Amino acid sequence: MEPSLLNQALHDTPLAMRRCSALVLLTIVAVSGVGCSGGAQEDEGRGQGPSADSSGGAPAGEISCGEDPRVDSKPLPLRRDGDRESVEFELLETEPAPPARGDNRLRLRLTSAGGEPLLDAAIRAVPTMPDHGHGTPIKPEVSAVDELGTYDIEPLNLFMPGVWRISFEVANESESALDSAAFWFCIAG
Ligand SMILES: [Cu+2]
Repeated sequence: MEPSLLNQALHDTPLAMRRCSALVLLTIVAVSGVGCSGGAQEDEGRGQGPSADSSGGAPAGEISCGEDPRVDSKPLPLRRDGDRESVEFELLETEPAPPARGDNRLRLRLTSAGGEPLLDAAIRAVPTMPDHGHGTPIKPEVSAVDELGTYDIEPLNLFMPGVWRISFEVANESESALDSAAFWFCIAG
C-alpha cells in the first residue's frame, strides 16, 4: 500500500510549502540561466539596439538633419542655376557659418545668363520650414554690397532647429520676375 501512502503524504503537504518548493526551483533556473539560453540571446539582441543608436545618432534632445538629402552641405561658395536658368545664384558666405539658430546674414551674388553681374535686382528672400509649414514673422532686408551683383540679406530669423529652405525670387528693376532658387540649411538644436 505504498503508493496510497505517498498520495496521502502529498495530499497532506501544506499548499504553501508546495508553492515554496516551486518558487525555489524557478529561482535556481533563473539565476543559473539553465534552460533559457534563448532568452539570454534575446536580451543581448535588445541590448544592441539602444547602444547602436546612442553611438551613431545625436544626443537626446538635439536635432540632427545634417544627413537630410535636401540640405546644402557642400562648402561655400555654392553656385546654383535658377529654376529658369536665367540667373546664377552664388551663396558666398553666411554669418554665422554655418547658419545657426537665431538671426543669420547671407551674402549672395547674382549673375545673368550672359555672365554679367546682376545689378539693381529686386530680391525677395523667404525662409520657411517646409516640414512644419511655417515661415518667419520677421521680413529680411536686402542691401546691395558692391558693383559685382553682391547682396546681403538679413536678418534671416531661423528660430527653430530643423530643415530650413531659403527661397530667393529675383526680379529686375521694373519688377518683372527673372528667376528663383533655394538653398537649404540644417539648423542644429
Ligand atoms: Cu518649425
